Amino acid sequence: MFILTIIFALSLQALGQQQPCPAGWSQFGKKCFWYSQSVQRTWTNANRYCIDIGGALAGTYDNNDLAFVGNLSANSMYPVWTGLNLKNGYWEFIDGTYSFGLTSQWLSGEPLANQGTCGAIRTTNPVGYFNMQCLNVQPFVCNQKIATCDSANQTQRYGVVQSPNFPDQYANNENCIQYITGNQTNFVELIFDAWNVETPYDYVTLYDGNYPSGQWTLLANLTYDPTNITDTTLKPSFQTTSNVMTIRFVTDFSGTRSGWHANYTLKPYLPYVSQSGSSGVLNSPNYPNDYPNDSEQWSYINTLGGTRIVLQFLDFRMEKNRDWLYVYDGGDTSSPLLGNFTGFDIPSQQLLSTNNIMSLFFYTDYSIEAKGFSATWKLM
Ligand SMILES: [Ca+2]
Ligand SMILES: [Ca+2]
Repeated sequence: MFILTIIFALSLQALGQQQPCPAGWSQFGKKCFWYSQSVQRTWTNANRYCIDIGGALAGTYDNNDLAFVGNLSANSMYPVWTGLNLKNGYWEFIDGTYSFGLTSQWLSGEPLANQGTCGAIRTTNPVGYFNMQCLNVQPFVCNQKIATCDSANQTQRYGVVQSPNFPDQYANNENCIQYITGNQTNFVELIFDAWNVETPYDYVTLYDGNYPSGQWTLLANLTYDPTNITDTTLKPSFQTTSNVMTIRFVTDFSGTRSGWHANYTLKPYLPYVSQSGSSGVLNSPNYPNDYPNDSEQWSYINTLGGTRIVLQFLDFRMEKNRDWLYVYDGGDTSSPLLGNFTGFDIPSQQLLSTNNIMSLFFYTDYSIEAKGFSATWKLM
């Protein structure tokens, strides 16, 4: 049974489920608490110590928190610092814990004017606060949020994925896995629109497929801001080839930020079209019926070396300024653009390549379909 328990715990860790608190910290409610025992500091240095190990001096939201902190530090022969301090005339906790109701946490007759601007707990009965001079050196209690990130699986056509608590601070020690799963004819596209992560200590890894238990390949290790790309070798959007994307978010023991936010779309997978020879016809998907939404498709014309290709449209109906066809003088988006087309007018001009390769990129947005395009090509 003991061995089984260990195996179970290890497999949970492998699946990306984390312990809510780091080793040595005690969970109470949605927070982890740590008592310094023999480590003693002034109030300010105690808070620095807490920050270094991943938290802040503790807040006691209510009497249950107070009783827990008192119990945790019950063996202390000294008063115990928490994050309570007098700031701009108000007693508040340095970790931002809401302090309404604190009147019931003061010991009788406390706080006393001129007795000090930092709050400490007396841990013997009755447990409660009194104010002291902040330069006293004594034990303290730190706290931090529990790691809350559960595994999730999204299957809607569109959706949002984000770090836990976004746009509030994520927690330390997160190891969370989210899946986006489409049907067998889909691929997944993910575009980040917010990124505030303590890289490289905290990071997002994207996998094409089911990580870690199924088939997967590494898609991206995000140690850079994907919303602010100046290096053109990096990608602002991420696409799978399979119908599943796995998003793993890992944070270390200290230093949290507001996190990240991204939008995903499940898109129909349209295999690329490739034509060669001396002439042909290229159509949009389903032509002459309406093309699908959220679509992307490449078509390539690849003829004998030394030849040139001339393309002529026969039909063209695409939602104006939303759905587009790009024609390139070459094999990819780095090639010169021969033209980009949208709307309901059939382009009258012939498009002529300078070499033996021409490519067409067809793109549609999330709504409103139309008949699409039909074009013939031949050698010049
Ligand atoms: Ca961190
Ligand atoms: Ca459209």
